[in-house]
Amino acid sequence: MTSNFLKLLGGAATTAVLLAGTISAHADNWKYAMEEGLTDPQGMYATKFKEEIEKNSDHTIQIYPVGSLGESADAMEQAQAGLLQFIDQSPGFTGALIPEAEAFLVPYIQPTDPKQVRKFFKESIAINEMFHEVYREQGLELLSVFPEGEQVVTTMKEFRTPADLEGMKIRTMTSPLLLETYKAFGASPIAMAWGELIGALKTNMVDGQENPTIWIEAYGLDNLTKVLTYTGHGQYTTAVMANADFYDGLSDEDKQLIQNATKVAHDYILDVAVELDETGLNKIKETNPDYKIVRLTEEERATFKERAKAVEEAFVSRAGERGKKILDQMKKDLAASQE
Ligand code: 6CS
Repeated sequence: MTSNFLKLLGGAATTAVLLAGTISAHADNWKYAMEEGLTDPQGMYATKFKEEIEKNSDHTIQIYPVGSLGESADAMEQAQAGLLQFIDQSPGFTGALIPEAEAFLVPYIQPTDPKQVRKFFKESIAINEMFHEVYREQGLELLSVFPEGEQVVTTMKEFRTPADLEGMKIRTMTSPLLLETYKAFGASPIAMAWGELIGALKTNMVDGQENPTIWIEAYGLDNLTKVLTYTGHGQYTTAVMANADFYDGLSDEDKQLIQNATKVAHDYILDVAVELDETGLNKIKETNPDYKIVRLTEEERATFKERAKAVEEAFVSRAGERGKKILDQMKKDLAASQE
């Protein structure tokens, strides 16, 4: 009896030691790079994702905010090479690598009304089903796509028509379709990395730029321009991915862990995102009361919508048949979010 009891105890102790060994052997430190700071939307998402992973496993996440690993393009190379396990990169920078991702940049394809934004990002078939294989082909497992607020344009002078934009040098992110957009809108676009924008505005190398209000206020872009214009043409969208080889090599348990953390972080950021526009605008009004805010009327927007048709054509010629299918689906998703 005693010897049996000891054997049993010995067995249990061995199992406990083995189990502890197994857990610590799999306690990895995963690297996560993003294009923003910890208090910006991408940082809020990343922090929530990290909390969930660390709460439910022995793994840890190391977040690398904007600037710590170079510009967006540098971080993407590191993620594709497997030096980083996770990356948040926005379609505004992914376009040269993944032309289909520029569907998020085609003007007047996404909702700007906060009530519709949540539904669109949660239920869109294009986003939740069609993009997966597109990112996979670049060695990336797409985890989340989420909004950061309506794209608004800040300039030195007021504009209401494409003719008013003539000669204005507008900075865009580096995806080629953004150059097509601002050309179609009548301006002279210049693509550049985030790290160059503030210097370019200060030295008048550019006369304006587009971004959501929350980002404009956080980085003082309103103080470097005179007018902020709501054109209604887009939503700043971003995407979180894992290196596909890393993801495929994980145990089923760890894959589930990542999917669960993704869901929690996505739900959280969608709740936050619908308030970002208002929060950003209110802060701008408070800290910069003389700043001019313009909302183009429906009639004024109609001219820009007309010009956007050329951008859609440019998108299809770059992204091909599959890109067109994605875009058509996004239009249906937009209509569904407005029902
Ligand atoms: O304009 C940009 O380059 C930046 N805009 C936002 C909202 N996030 C990161 C990005 O680099």
